Amino acid sequence: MRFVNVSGGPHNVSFWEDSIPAGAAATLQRNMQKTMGTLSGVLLSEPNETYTVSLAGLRPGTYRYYCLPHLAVKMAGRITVRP
Ligand SMILES: [Cu+2]
Repeated sequence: MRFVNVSGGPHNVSFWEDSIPAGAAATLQRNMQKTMGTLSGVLLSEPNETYTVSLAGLRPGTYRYYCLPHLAVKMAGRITVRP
C-alpha cells in the first residue's frame, strides 16, 4: 500500500498496536518502510513524497492507523486484509 503526501504535511502512518490482529505486529513492523518507532512511519514533508507498507504475509483482519501530527483532527484510516 502506497501513501502519497499530497498537501498539508507533515503526515505519517502510525498503526494502533491494539487495533491490529493479534500476533501481527512483528510482520507489520518489518513490512513498513523507514520507521521512527514501533509501528510508526517517518514523517513525510515533501510534496508527492511516498510511504509504502507491504501487505505481504500479513494475517487477515483490520489494521487501523492514524497520522501522528493530525491525530487531534482524526486523520485516520483502516486497511482490511482478506484471507
Ligand atoms: Cu496528517
